[in-house]
Amino acid sequence: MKNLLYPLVFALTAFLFVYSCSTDEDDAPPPAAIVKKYTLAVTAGEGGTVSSSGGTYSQGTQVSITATPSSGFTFSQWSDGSTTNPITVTLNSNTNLSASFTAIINSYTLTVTAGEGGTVSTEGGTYDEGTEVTITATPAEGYEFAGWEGSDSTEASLTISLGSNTNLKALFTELVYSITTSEILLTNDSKFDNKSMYESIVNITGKIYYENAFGEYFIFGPSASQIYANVDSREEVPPSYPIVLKKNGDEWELDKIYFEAPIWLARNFKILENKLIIGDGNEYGKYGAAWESDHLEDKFKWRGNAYLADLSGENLIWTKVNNADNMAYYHGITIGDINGDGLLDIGGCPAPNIKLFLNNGNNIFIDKDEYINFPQNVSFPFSIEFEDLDGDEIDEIITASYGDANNTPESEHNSIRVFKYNDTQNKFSQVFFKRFGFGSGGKVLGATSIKVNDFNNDGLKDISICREDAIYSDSFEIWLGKGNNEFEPHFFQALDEIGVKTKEFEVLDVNNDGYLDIVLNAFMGNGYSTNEGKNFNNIIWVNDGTGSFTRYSKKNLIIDTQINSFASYIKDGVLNIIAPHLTLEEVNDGEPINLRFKHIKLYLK
Ligand SMILES: [Ca+2]
Ligand SMILES: [Ca+2]
Ligand SMILES: [Ca+2]
Ligand SMILES: [Ca+2]
Repeated sequence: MKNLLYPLVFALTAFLFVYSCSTDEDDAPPPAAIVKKYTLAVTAGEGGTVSSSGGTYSQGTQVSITATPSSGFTFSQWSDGSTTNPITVTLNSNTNLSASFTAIINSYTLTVTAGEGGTVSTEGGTYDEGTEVTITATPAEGYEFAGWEGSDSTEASLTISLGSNTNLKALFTELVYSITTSEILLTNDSKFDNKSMYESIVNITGKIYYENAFGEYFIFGPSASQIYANVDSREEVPPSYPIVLKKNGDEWELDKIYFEAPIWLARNFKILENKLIIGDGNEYGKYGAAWESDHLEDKFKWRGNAYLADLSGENLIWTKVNNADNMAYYHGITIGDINGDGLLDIGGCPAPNIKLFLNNGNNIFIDKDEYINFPQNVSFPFSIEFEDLDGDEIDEIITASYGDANNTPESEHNSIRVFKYNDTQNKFSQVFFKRFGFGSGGKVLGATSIKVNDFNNDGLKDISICREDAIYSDSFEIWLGKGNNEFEPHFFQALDEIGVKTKEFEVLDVNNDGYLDIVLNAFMGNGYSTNEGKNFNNIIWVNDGTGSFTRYSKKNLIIDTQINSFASYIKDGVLNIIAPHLTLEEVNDGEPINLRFKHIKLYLK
């Protein structure tokens, strides 16, 4: 049976095969070409979407895809580097495509301006959103920062993060004055009597400001007179010494006390070419006006020394001008070159006569009082100045007499004198003499300070004088130069009506108008003290350009501050007043003195 089945199965299979082959070849259409398929995958990076995520496409299919940025973004590019959008992709391979987007950064404009009276650190500019910008407002001298227009900040330095266009304006307000107070501990190692130290600090006279390459300095000129008023001789009084403060930032600190320059009372002083001259104007003596009394022993008791300080270094270098044989009473003292040899000579007065010290080089000074023939029948001047009045580079000697109790305006005692060097005689001779043109008969008008400046800017030097009068009135006056060493009285101001007591003064241009003004060194408590404070209007006298003066009145300068006395100077166009505040009750022997030292800036226009 098995052998029979094989042929049968074979035959049947063969038949089916032949049949099927004959069907293909004869009845079906020809087969299509084979089509390849590819995959496209499209993705979107952060910040947007794509119109299709792709799919499977036949080879050659063109697919268009759009990248759409979200808000705050912009389409950047496709991953194949194309920046075309929409992009058309022709599928010839499996393709991955990604759209990238970029966050949009806004930029804003910052505009920064400064109002009158200051500057800003930047004018602004265009910045990306969120940029932090720091702006600092800096007030000019005499102004203070007052806030921002465009910001609520009260800080002068402001950091802002930009989220919109921004306008900022720094606002400034004009200052009338500013005060800085320094606390200075003065210790003296018991070398310095504390009461004399107190007197040096509070007394009005001989206060000196100077500046050199090492900084700004202030000297309390020595003064021991008031505490020890009723003594017979200077030997009964401990002397005082120059106390020097130095500016450190906005504050002052003790620099040094110079024990090599003992003085009982420094009154006038003068700085010229980095040299400072101060002399002793102490008034110790039994018989009052000892410089002209018959009590010769008192004449000696009144005398002190003159000291020259070199201001050019970090420390003062002191030279004693005179020796023990030629001590004098120096209410007035000055420095200049009176013989044209280029060396600075020194003059003082009033007792025992006009003192002249010629500089012999190397700070050796030769007493040459005999160079000047001052009239011996009149009261001696309390004030003296050396100044080249006629342009020959040799200083003339200018004096203003003190006067006496019998003065009349006609008296020889009341006079201005100019002495000119005569090199054939090797002497000074008087070339100008004029009696006081001011005041009324009978008044004692003692000239206590004299300075020479050009007050009306006519190229001719003029004379300013302060006078003391214990009975009637302190005053100051101007004599205008007329050329040929001559002067005419021009302006007189009595100070009794405003109560100011003064003996010394400074010549400064307080309001920057090019004309020199006068700042009186008023006494403590007189005329410039009010219930409201210190009245600085009363001590500042403004030149109208002709050499006439009016009390400063453009701003109210009554300042609520406690000071004893002051010195004034101009720095960077601003009137600076530096002043101590100390009471005698605060001074105990042997204990350090805690001095409050005020620095007042007056912004005058
Ligand atoms: Ca000389
Ligand atoms: Ca001259
Ligand atoms: Ca003049
Ligand atoms: Ca002026």
